Amino acid sequence: MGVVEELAIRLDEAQQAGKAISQLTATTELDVDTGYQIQAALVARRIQRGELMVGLKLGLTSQAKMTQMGVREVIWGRLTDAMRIPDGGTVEVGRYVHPRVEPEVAFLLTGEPGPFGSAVRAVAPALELIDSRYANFRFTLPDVVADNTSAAGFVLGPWQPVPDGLDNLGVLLEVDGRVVETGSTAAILGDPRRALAQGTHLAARAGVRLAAGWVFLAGAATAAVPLAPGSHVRAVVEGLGTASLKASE
Ligand code: 0L1
Ligand code: MG
Repeated sequence: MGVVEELAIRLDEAQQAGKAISQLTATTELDVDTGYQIQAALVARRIQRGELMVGLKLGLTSQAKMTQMGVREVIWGRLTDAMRIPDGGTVEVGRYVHPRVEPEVAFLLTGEPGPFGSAVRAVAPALELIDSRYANFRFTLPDVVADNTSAAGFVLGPWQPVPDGLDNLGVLLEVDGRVVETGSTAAILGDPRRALAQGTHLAARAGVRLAAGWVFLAGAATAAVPLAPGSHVRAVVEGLGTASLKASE
């Protein structure tokens, strides 16, 4: 077995067990391209188990996260149907290592090219559940790329027609009815449609075509917050509505 497959298995088992592992780069020298090969092998294992590819996500789309990681490029990951959480649904915190939630904007794709890389059928408020499989949520760039950019789950609010402007909509993240983070869609690369254009380009470079009916998670509009058992989390995006989840033990 090659090193890519071996490291993909390590991440896959950590995700299935909800147990943290050490960074891959602690023992193996990796570059970002190899990180993407590991990510592809990791998600291929999930597909072999019967999961379906349903979209892509961008990560590190805010200046704050890029500065934190010391990078100037966004990263992308893969979404499968098993990661979808119904709007208002419940997730078991114990299944994850140390889950966090962040408010996002999602696009529903037509599968055709469009002015922002891919044509869009609808847009929705969304929550992304991120969960690094690495201890203490600490990683290098190749590590987090290999770990499917910390993707763990996503909630989509009701799909809406695409409004004229998406570049400065107010965003709130509420926990138990209290606002814990405020932001704007401007934090998503200045405009979530710019995230879509970059994601389309990066996916094409990797030979991945964004198919009709796929979801594109454009990125976080605020910092992520830890998901505590018993809490109720809601993302509110101005003019688009809400997406929410509940957390059980
Ligand atoms: O969706 C994201 O922006 C997460 C990217 C990976 C870094 C992290 O886990 O915070
Ligand atoms: Mg995200």
